[in-house]
Amino acid sequence: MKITLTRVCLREIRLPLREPFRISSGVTEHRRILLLELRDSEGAVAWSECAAGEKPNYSPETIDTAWLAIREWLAPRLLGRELDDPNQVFPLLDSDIRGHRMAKAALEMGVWALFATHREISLARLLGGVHRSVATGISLGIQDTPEALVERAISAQREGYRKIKLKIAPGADLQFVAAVRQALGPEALLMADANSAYRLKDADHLAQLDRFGLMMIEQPLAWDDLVRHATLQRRLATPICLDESITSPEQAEDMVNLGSGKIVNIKPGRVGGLRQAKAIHDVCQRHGVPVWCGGMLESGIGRAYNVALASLPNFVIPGDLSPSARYWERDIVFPEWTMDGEGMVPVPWHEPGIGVQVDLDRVDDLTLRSETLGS
Ligand code: OSB
Ligand code: MG
Repeated sequence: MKITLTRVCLREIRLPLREPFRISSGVTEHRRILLLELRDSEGAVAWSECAAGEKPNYSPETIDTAWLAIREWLAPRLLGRELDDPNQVFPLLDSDIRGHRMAKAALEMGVWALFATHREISLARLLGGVHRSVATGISLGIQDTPEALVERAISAQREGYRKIKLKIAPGADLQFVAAVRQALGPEALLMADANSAYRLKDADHLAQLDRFGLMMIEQPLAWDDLVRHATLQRRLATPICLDESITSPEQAEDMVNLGSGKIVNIKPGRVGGLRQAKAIHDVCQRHGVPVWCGGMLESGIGRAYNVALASLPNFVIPGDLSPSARYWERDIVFPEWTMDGEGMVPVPWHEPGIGVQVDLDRVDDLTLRSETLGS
């Protein structure tokens, strides 16, 4: 089966979060989200989402750089070209175009969904998924006080989340983690994410987290570092999990060889799409490194791709795949994403494509700008 992409429509929507989400490098109160609507020569349509944020405080990309990259360099490579396998897309987009992985991913993932739609199977099955539901954790933003964080952690535990991740930063770390550990008890699956807020000179300070029995500490050092993380890992009992630093299967291999971390958070948006995400999954699986699927506060569209990816076998740690209601008053898909009382999110298995419908009226209402490429 072959697919020819004829049109890509870019849209920016604005979606307010239920509550501000603070990480060490900045705060988000409402999401500006870049959505793509891909159409092929048979008239099939797939929606995808770009993981980039409004500011370059997680990666160098933003929704504005992604818009430019897609319009100027990436979409022109795909429009009108016959494709017979979604695995062709990443190499096509990556050759002689450096970086812009989130922009590449938005297009690439949409093409995967088009193939799934044409083959009348779910994206999870097209990817080779095995899990019919995925275990889910929650990522709690930095709060003003340990008490405020404890309150949120307790409700999360009650709701059934299988892992609780605390965002940390210098000044909001030891006391906050201690308070949550104390409140939730020794068995609770807890971890911390620093989003690159520390330096190697903070190693002794970070080693004080060891006494809280965290599952892992995510990305303590610089967003593009592997070497210093390896030094830090040798000084910590807590496993390091890398997020920002792993942008390709080669980086994952380097992590293993250098000892920079023991766990990987895979986000398809960060790494250039589903082919790359699967390749990282495979490298980790070969080396006995467990992985989990992270999130970027996606709408229900981006979430569909994350959930499908998390159905692959080596996703053995609960992901940041919270249900729609954790983020939004109302999502832009139906059905909305839900989680049961055991912290499991069902993987759409029988519906062709991404498994959720886009609420077109709502997307129209939320649209701030749009642009159509192709015919
Ligand atoms: O580092 O994982 C991160 C959100 C925005 C930017 C970076 C990160 C996050 C999260 C949110 O932790 C996870 C989610 O989508 O629930
Ligand atoms: Mg992270």
